Amino acid sequence: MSNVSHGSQHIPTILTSSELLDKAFKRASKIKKKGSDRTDTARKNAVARITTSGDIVSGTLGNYVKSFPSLEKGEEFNSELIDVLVGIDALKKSLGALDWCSKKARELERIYLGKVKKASDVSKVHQGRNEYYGRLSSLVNRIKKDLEFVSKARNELRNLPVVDLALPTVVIAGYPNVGKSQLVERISSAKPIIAPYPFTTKGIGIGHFREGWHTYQVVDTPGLLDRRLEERNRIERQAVLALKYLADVIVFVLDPSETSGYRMEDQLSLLESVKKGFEGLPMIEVENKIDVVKMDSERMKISALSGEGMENLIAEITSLLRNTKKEVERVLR
Ligand SMILES: Nc1nc2c(ncn2[C@@H]2O[C@H](COP(=O)(O)OP(=O)(O)OP(=O)(O)O)[C@@H](O)[C@H]2O)c(=O)[nH]1
Ligand SMILES: [Mg+2]
Repeated sequence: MSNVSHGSQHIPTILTSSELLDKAFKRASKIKKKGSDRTDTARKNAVARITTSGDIVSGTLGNYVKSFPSLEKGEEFNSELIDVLVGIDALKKSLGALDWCSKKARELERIYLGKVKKASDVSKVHQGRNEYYGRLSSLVNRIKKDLEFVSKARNELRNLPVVDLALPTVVIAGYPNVGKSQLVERISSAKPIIAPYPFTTKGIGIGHFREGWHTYQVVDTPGLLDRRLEERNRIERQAVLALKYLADVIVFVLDPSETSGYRMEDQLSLLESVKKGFEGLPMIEVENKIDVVKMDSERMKISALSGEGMENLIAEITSLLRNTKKEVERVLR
């Protein structure tokens, strides 16, 4: 079974409701006990099987609930990111359902152990055990959707970017397909996925680069369209969170060649709203893809593909990062 690490937490693989029941009943069916007579044998078997299957269901679910990190909503990068990716309220609700089911299974176990212990003949023992199996099944089936949701959440948490909040950080932003990931690959150790269709980057990517004895963090973000925050989807919202919480410097990438499929007019409109939204943060405006089109403008010009202009850009980024508060604190420490 694979485990997911999130900080110090390990979230185990989440079984579906039928996998969980299969596991519980299979384990129970392997038990073979012998008693003093037929009734006693039946009773001993039933007791052991009810205990085993109940413990597996209750214990497994309880373990799932305990393994999740504490999910408090807050004004910080990780909790907002988890909220965008999985929805903290929905996850809490589903974990609550698992917890409820775990306790109910324990309760059923207790009730039916009492029943079979008191059963006077073999058929009453079997009746009790079968009734218990049926009720345990319907109990676990009631949380089918919650298990599916928790499993999806677990996979999202597994892919959370590992961010160092103390490192001076440059966030690369812009429209989809303008070459942000290509640029991140040029600058850093990160190996982002670059594909010739929009919205390739679906989450935040983290890379690092060094200059002298300084280490800097570079953040690749999913493309943003020029629209209001309320209209942004969960992929775009991650880019907004990276800008809000991680950026010491923003590199805003423009694609004047429009081979990205987006008009400059729209890209510039997004640039204006990012400028307004993140006033006070140093921003470098870059025109990419100069191997295709070179505009007459004051902006920095690069080709992330050929590498042209990259040295100047990196020098500009590092000179701004070197003056961030984080970096000053680091030097003074
Ligand atoms: N000609 C040319 N193509 C480039 C350049 N930079 C990137 N591309 C191409 O543009 C396409 C998109 O590049 P990406 O780096 O994936 O773009 P992105 O901005 O990360 O896109 P999203 O992740 O979808 O937002 C790819 O086909 C790249 O090869 C460049 O400088 N010149
Ligand atoms: Mg990308």
